[in-house]
This record gives sequence, structure tokens and C-alpha cells, in this order.
Amino acid sequence: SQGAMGGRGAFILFEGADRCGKSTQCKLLVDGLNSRGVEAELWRYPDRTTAIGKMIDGYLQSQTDMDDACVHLLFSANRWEKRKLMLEKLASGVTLVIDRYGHSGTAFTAAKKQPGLDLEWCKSTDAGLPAPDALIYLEMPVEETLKRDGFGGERYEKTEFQREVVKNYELLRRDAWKCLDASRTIEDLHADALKIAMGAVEECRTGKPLGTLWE
Ligand code: FDM
Ligand code: MG
Repeated sequence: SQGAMGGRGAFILFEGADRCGKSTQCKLLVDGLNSRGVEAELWRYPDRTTAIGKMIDGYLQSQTDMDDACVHLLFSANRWEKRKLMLEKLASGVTLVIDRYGHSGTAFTAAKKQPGLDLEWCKSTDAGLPAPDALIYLEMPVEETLKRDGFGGERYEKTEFQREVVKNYELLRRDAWKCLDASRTIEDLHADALKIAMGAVEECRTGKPLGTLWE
């Protein structure tokens, strides 16, 4: 079935360092879209509910150890395993608001600075996945994110590591990214995100083709 107004749904991606407000904005955006008659769902990566996702969850909670390349491939596989459903949802007119994707995958693994696991290698495992129609990057210095609730106990929630992650996001950054200053109020950010998303929804509804990474 096609969406009520015809055409495909949009893939809206939120990226940014830990504690920048991604999850809050994702939830608000899905509600905002739904209340404007745009059918939207919230997805997140890693999706910890699948068999692969459970392996990733154990790793992030330091219950298990894994080779750095191996866990990178699992994060990537966790996106590939959901590709078919993603394509079906978008084709049926549903807009997907997604909290992290392959950009997190590359920014985090490359932050480990292991030989061979450079940006290009990290990107390569996601090449061919559906590309976002709009990428909203919530920009915030690591110092500012530290003033927020503070990190939890997961594996990557360390100040120095987050600094490297932010540097990698800067290296991945493209002109098409919609960069928002994450230190603004929740309401201000939401207003901008909603404007960006409604623009993408309209473009997709009227025939914009879905791209693939890493265009
Ligand atoms: N993360 C997330 C990765 O290292 N690679 C990936 O491909 C993705 C999607 O997992 F530290 C990291 C980012 C974060 C951790 O993410 C869990 P959430 O958003 O905190 O659940
Ligand atoms: Mg986290």
C-alpha cells in the first residue's frame, strides 16, 4: 500500500555525539510528523532486539569482548539485516526517523585508531545501504555534552573517546548535512528538525529517488 497521499516515505537520520539530544529529538519529530498526518516510525541503531543486536548489546555493556573489526561488522550487519524492512516501509509511504546509522558506525570504530580500521575501511562495510534523505547533525562540543546528565557505564562513554568520535564526524561531514547547534532549546531544535523533515517528506512524496551510501 502507498501512503495516504501517495509516494514513498522519507528516511530522516539524526547523528551526533552521545548526550547531544538525538533520542529526545527523534521522539518529538515522530510525534510532530504523526500529528501533521505524516505516518512516521522511530527506529534506532544498534537495534538491540535482533540476534546480532543482542551480541552488540553484550559487547557495549562489557559483558563480552570482541575483536574491533568483528564488532564493526556486526554493527554493519545489524543495518543490513533490516534493509529489506526499511525499503518496504519507505515504499509503503512510511517515514522513518532513525537514531544513528552508518555514520555512527564509522565515527566510532575509526575512533579506536586501530591499524587497518581507518575511515575508508569503516565506511566500506555500509556501502550500498539506503542513504538518508535528510541527515540532521546535532553539533555540540564534547565539553558541553559532559555538563549534561553525564555518561552512563557503556563501553564508548568516555570523554577522550567521544572527542575522537566528534573529530571523525567532522571528517565525514558533507554540505548536504543539516547541522544544528545542539545547545539550543529542545523546542527550537524541534522546530528546525520538523521544518527539515517536512521538506524531505514532500520531496520524497513527489518522486525523489532513494540514494545509497556513500553518496
Ligand atoms: N555505535 C552505534 C557504534 O559503535 N557503531 C554503530 O554502527 C552504531 C549504530 O554504539 F556508543 C555506538 C554508539 C554508542 C553505542 O548507541 C550505542 P546508543 O545510541 O547509545 O544506543
Ligand atoms: Mg548510549
